[in-house]
Amino acid sequence: MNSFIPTHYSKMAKSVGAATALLLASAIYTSASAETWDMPTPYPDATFHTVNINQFAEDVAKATNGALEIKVHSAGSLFKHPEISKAVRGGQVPIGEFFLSLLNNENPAFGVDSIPFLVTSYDDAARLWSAQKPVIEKLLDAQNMIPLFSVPWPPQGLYTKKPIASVDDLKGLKFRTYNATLEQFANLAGAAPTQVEVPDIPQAFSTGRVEAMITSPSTGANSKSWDYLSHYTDIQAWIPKNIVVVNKRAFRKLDDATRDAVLAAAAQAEKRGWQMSREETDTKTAILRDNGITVVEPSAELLDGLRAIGATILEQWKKDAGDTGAAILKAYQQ
Ligand code: PCA
Repeated sequence: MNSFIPTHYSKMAKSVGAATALLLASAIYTSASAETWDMPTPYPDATFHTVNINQFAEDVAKATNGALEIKVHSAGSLFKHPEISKAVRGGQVPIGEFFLSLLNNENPAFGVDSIPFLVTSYDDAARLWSAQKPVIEKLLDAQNMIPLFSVPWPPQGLYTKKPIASVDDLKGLKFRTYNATLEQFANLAGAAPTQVEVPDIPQAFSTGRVEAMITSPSTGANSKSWDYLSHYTDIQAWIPKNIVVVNKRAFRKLDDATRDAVLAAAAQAEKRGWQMSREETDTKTAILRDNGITVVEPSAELLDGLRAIGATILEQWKKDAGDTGAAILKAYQQ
């Protein structure tokens, strides 16, 4: 490479002009010395999580003068969502994003943020993350991964094709789910769960595979839920998070300055992401309304029924999560 660039340079200098050739030569040098990290993420580009991650990638590139370029592959285009954590763990990719509670089946500690009605405000969600984080760090470490930052979705609400006055109204509905806890929730409500990834939501509704879901105002608005649904009941049932993780070996291979730059950009991304999430809640709920979705507060009867389901799920989780779960809840309640 080194021996061939000057030759090229001198040839090009004659034909395209010295300035252009210099630019080309420096571009070649930069890309030869720079490291590129492919980063799979599950959600489409318009999702605020993806916007935040693109900003993170830009910040890293800037802080390292282009020495580390993070190339984001959104919407499950490089790895399907359920494969992303395995890909980072196995080192097929150095970095990736996924829905944290998807790892609930490996250890219930990953799923504490998806228990209905345990946490329903951002302040409580932040306290829960502080309680959960040290446990998650250890579990991920055993899988060769390091958490970089975690950002919550807006509070989760109920999307249907009719008004929902009580849990009884959910019986028999084909229900779109995104993790094992939501599947358990649908089963307890007498609904029929089907796992569907975000990019596939519009098609799953239009083909009749599903007819109701629980998700954020963000995902409901970005998926144009008004095309196939009519009611949004603002139950604010839980505040689940995404996480960005890096493969331990890939991270250790970076020099100190680059590693520091990644950590600094990650800290900024976490802070920025939580703020973006808070702002999303109102702006995206307004978009639902503006597009004809009937946005309603839940009845007391519906809330009572949903809370009872939440209590059952929490009891089961406590059993499954054992001492680790008890430690998280204790730290959260302090
Ligand atoms: N959107 C993602 C996860 C939670 C959310 O609000 C989804 O629906 O899969």
